[in-house]
Amino acid sequence: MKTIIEPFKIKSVEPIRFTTAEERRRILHRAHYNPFLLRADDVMIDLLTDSGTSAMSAKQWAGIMDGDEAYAGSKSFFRFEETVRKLTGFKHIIPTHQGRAAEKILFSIVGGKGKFIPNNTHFDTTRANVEFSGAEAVDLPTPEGMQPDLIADFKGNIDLGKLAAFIRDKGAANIPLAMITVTNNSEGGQPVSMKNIREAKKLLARNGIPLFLDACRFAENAYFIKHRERGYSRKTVEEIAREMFSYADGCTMSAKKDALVNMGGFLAMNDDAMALQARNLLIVTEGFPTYGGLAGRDLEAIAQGLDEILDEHYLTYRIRSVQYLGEGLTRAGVPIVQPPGGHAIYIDAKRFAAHIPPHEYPGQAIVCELYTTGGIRSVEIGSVMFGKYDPATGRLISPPMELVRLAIPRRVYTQSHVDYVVEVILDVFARRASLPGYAITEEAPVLRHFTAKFAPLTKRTRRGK
Ligand code: P61
Repeated sequence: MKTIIEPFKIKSVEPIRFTTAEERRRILHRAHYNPFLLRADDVMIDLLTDSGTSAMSAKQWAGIMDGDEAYAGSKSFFRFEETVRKLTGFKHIIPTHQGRAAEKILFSIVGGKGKFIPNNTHFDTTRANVEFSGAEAVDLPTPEGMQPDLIADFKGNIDLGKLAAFIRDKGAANIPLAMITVTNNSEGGQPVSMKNIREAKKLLARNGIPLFLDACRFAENAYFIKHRERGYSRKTVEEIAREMFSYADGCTMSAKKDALVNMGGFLAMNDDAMALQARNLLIVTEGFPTYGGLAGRDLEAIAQGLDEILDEHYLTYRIRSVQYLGEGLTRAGVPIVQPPGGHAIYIDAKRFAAHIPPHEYPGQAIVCELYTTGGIRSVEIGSVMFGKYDPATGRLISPPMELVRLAIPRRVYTQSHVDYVVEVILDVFARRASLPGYAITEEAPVLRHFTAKFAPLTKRTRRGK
């Protein structure tokens, strides 16, 4: 059969609160045109993030009841440890409350002034934790990863030529580890090939530099390898995932993505001395090594989620439903980052709202209009999130791309929800020439996108600028 069905039945549902466009206009005005300031109850389809928003299975909920809350040596920890070890092969498995807590511990150990951490593309929390330690976070994406409409299989790869030159330039002694983020979130959820991971490992090993994976979306990445890379079509996603981890010396993981839970994460590694340091830090900031900032029930749910994520019926449905959204938009000419990634569709706002210059935030204009038109919450990834002011002139320096991310929570929305999202976007696309630009009226000095306040520009306010 051609139709790919959701590989689950729905046992428990959460009602969507319907609002009218008129109500949403008032709500958005009250939220200062920033989707992070909306109440989730005022949102009809929430595509802000795929992180921590998964629907858990009946077995995960059963695991929640079965969780062992002993302070030390909980049976839930041993189930979690065994599952993660079987999947990753790493010797030391250290639970943390989420991905950034694992990053904080890792870079507190290996970071510091004068050190450099290369990555295909650092996610913003990884970059923040590297920089907080005093080290420098360096992105080494391939040129094809930077072209939104280029269709290629593994646009998430790390650039091996740039990595070799980087090691020569900075010196291996100043690079305590390198990372590869799978899939590459900041570049559109694009996958990394096995060949790329293997060759990066070889190059790093020759220089005595350990490789860590940022493994949040490892299963989606493994699924792409199975379907796109020669020699992998007959392997199971689990075998492919194990091979990916076999080239690494450790990983950080936000379990809020591919472990299908609402909270959790871990840090894993082979090195005994590093693990000892990590556990000592864990006790100070997270908790005892057999719970690390999580309840026993959370560990149980992660272990179960890691089994379920490897189900290929699930992954086929998952990747296909993101592609389905991408195809609905592409067919009508809506410009998106191609090909669709694993967890999200990214609208190319520069082309969608070509009349709005970057300093008037074209992505924010689309985000606001998607909300008022259809109650859809999305997020700007462009000049609002990454724009910096030139200290000399005060002018906004924009990043290369202006995007709007539509991240798809796992197992939450059905095909008719996705059809609705397509319909709303096409409606906005048809009226795109009338979308106003926006001005920021209030902002924080760092990570301004979370709290900034905006106002739409009218003809009069634009002239006044
Ligand atoms: C997301 F706007 N991602 O994509 P934690 N590595 C990678 C991630 O994607 C990631 C983390 C590490 C989020 C949540 C998010 O400013 C933001 O468990 C590849 O969230 O600590 C998280 O994992 C960190 C969205 C995080 C943001 C920070 O939506």
